[in-house]
Amino acid sequence: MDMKSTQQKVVLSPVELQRVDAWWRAANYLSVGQIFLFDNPLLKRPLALTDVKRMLLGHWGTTPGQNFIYAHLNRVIVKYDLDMIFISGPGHGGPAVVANTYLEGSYSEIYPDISQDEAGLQKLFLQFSFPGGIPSHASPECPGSIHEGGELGYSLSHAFGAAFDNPELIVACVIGDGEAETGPLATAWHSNKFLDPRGDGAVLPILHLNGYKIANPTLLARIPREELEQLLRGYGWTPLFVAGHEPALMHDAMARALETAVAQIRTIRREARLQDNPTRPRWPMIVLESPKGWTGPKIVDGKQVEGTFRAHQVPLHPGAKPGHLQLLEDWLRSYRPEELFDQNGRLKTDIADLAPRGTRRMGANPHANGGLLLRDLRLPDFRDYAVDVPTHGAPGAGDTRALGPFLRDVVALNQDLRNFRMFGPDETASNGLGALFETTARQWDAATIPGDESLAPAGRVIDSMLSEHQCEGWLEGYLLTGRHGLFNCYEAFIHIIDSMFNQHAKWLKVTAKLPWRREIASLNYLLASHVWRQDHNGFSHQDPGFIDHVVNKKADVVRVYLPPDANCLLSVMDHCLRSRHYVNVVIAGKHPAPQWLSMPVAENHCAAGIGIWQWASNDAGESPDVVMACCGDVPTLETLAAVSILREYLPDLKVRVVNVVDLMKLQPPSAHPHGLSDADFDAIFTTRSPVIFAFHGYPTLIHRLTYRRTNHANIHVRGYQEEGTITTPFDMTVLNELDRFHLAMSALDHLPHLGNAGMQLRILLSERLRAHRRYICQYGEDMPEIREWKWRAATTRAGNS
Ligand SMILES: Cc1ncc(C[n+]2csc(CCOP(=O)(O)OP(=O)(O)O)c2C)c(N)n1
Repeated sequence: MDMKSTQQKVVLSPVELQRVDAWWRAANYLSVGQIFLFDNPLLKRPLALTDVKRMLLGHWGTTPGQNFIYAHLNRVIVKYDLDMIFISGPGHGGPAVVANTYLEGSYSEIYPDISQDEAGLQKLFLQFSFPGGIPSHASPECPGSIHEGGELGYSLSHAFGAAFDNPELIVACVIGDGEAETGPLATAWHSNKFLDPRGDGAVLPILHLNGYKIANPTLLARIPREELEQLLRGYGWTPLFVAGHEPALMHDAMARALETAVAQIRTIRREARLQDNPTRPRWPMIVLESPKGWTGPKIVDGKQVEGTFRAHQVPLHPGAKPGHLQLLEDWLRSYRPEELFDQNGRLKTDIADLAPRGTRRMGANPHANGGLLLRDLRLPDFRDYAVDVPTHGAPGAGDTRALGPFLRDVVALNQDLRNFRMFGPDETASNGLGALFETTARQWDAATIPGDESLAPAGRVIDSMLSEHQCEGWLEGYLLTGRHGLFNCYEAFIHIIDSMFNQHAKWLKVTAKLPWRREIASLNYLLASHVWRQDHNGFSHQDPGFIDHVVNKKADVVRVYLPPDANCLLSVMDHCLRSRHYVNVVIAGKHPAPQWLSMPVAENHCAAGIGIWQWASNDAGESPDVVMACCGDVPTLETLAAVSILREYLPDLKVRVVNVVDLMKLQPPSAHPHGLSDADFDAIFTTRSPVIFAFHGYPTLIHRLTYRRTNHANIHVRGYQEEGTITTPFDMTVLNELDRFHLAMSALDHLPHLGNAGMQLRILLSERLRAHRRYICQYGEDMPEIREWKWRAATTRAGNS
């Protein structure tokens, strides 16, 4: 394909030019109508103040540019029968996506009430940014959207996530030039190094260079064109520039750019696939330089609006400013609605013909309603990967290391379906999941040199970019388009995507209530390399606070699991990979650690989510003197060690051991669907015995989850207290008073009736803590009694619950 000659051709016939311009005017008219009009949708009578909404909300500035893009994409979709979806990076331009999906008919198919006639138009306008109506953004309610765009920065990574494993798909992604300044977007340009042109789809970024943000110019608009071009080329793209403001010229320029882009994409695909050539191509992209608030009011109250930041939101206020009503009417009439809609308010047929048909319409493309395409994962039987646990406390090689082979086989079983991917910021091997590379590679389309490991143009793992933002964005895009995946990350650094998690959780909450939006696979996090075992890294890598952040979200959406050992981790992960429409957070260790439960027991324990470990307790049939509760692998180990001390030195003491896998069990059922009833909670935690609760994360969270429970005043939680450094594993627990000695002391503190026996043990425990300090300072490792500790009642078989 001679790309140069394509660029020279005039591509729009007069009829096409007229049609695409009319569509654009119609979309602009509908956008202005949505922001302003309460009534009189077709301007059949002069505009009155009563026709205008009282509260004017929304964003005009970005909207006409997005309408322009959508109209032109429609043309090429039809011409080349393209499978395309639209991602609105500046999703605050909600009027644009709503207007276009309405014009193409997909909106009314989903919301028949918003019909394609005058009555429907009136409702369309009224509902926008109106109580009981729809939000002002490209919200989940909007067909064709997989991206809200309210929080800027994620469009391009979502687009790539959608493109992976969708070889025929083109994801058109509008990127705001302000959005392009955000960290996540700025790194997302590199995503092109992870796309395999043979098996993945294409992303067509359209940088919307309208020059301004809310109140400032954008950087990319204020550097020389040459510098911008070099920047984008430096990221490996071929930028095609479309610049100007005169509609007819801009239509032709945009049509030409799109012809070129589509031709390049088709050529790249053809060559890559025919020749099985995975070499990284230079994908095309478009830079659309057009005025902010294009076609809107030029000057308002003596100030330039079109082409400035003043066009960002609502440029007119008819209720408050004299003269604005007339400006609004002139503006609306400038689109010549009578040429666009018939007397009944229906888009004229020759204009409507611009729209693709059926599921080729971007508002009806099933990729943008991923649940429609979702197929169950084929999962091997997780029991086949069980770790042998002949006795409670048998040594384990590292819990995530036991999970690795299971995930490896999930990859293998779904290889031909191409619907499962693992993402991570350079940590898959470090997190103990190296077994994956026995069956797959890291997908990487940049150069390789001898000595590289597990890099290939196609692979199920994408973990070669050190960007938590990209991993999250890619995975979200992948899930939203109907596939499955898992994000493995260091616990401390998952905080980097706190805000992205927020947005995804909000999306899940809203879409769960939209019957036409089908459920998608859950977003699964595996947080290995957790707070308690940062032997190499120390304080900077110690932060278990993501859990606190996650539980702020709607209970219907979030789940948090802390499996105490490998068999529990396998059972939990199997459950998470089967689940739908949740965010599952799984926290597990990768270091050698004792194993507690045989697989059948682990499975039951995980299904219950919480349970009394009878084999570690000695309160059978009686009310315990103390409940020793634990949640997390390290807290479980320390709790069992504390229990063995208590039972050895105070054999008459009745100790109950409770382990929590599913953190949400602690909440009342009114707060979370997993919550234990008060009766069940009381049966486990008693209504009066002291509870010493060893928790993986910050202690306040346990209080927050249990504060309504009868025995809350007796629940004493130990967890991470923000004490950390490079030290021995056991010392980490000592620094935070989560170690066995402190836990046992805490129990004694709440058992005053033990009198002298308790006091004697307390002295001994204090002495062990001093011995610990002396030893680690002398030898640089934990005391043998810690390193070699074994569960004392080791005669109990792990098959016993
Ligand atoms: C992460 C984030 N920071 C700040 C904002 C507030 N905000 C909303 S729109 C906007 C300007 C966006 O500019 P641009 O991406 O160029 O979009 P456009 O000019 O097309 O509206 C800002 C800063 C936001 N939505 N998201």
